[in-house]
Amino acid sequence: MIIEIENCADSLLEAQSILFLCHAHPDGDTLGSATALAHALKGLDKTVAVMCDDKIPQRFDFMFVGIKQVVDFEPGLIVAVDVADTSLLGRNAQLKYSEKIDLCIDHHASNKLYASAVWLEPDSASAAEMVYNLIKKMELPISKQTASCLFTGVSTDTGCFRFSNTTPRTHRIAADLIELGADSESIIQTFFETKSRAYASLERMALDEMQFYLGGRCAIMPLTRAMFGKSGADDSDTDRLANLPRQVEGVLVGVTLKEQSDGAFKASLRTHGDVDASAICARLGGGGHKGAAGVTLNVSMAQCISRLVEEIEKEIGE
Ligand SMILES: [Mn+2]
Repeated sequence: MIIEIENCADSLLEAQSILFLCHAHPDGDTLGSATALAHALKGLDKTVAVMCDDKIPQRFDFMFVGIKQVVDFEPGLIVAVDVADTSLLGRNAQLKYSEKIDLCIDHHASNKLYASAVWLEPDSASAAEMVYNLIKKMELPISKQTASCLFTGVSTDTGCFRFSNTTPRTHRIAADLIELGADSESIIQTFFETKSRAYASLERMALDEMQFYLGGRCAIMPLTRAMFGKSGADDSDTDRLANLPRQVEGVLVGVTLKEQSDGAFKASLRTHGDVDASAICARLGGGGHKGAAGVTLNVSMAQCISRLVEEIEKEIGE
């Protein structure tokens, strides 16, 4: 059932104990949105926890100060935040909770509507924008820490306010969050200006292997297990790499192809202008947003590239 923000607020306010679920391979939006709700509702003496199937990278630690990550209670309400499909929850959480999700708060147009109730805003640049409005709707205070959680979601899902999903509302919410005490400077420093030596090394190798197709309108950059091994980088901080191929002049569709531990390849697409990344990925079995989408293909890298280029050509023409 599709619901509106008012129904969503009522469900959260009525529940006594709430479990928030994030997607695996967590990002600033899923973690920032879930922890912000947990902080806000904890103030009403509710029992809350935030769960993610994957290890949470250290740069997100500030969000979890005061938040339980162990589910040692029977949750009265199970809420998925920024999760388009139960398969994205990760294996353990999927097995345990996929049939039991009461509420889903999401901004992916590709949402599979798996929860009993779904509040969906595909025009929202981040789930964090929705959660900001939701906390206001519930008339709950937003602490500095909560503001920082939300600012992280708002800024990371828009590539620091650069992607085409960024709207005047995005900037207004960001401004409100800064007024509320969000540590915008340090968040931007951490998430956009800092890279580990291992990450810098991986980035260099990946750029070296980037190839161009369709007269330079498509760039594909492989990220192989060998590159991860050699650089010492781990999967957790590679999201930003997905933006690099599209930065090259003339490229309309930038793709990173990340080799998975089982040999499959996860393609992340970033597009410019009117090119619909989610339409390209949907035809191959994936999904996402217009400007950023993904799909996992269980074929060799060469086959992966030829199938992607074929679908991309259909989208952008010859
Ligand atoms: Mn998101």
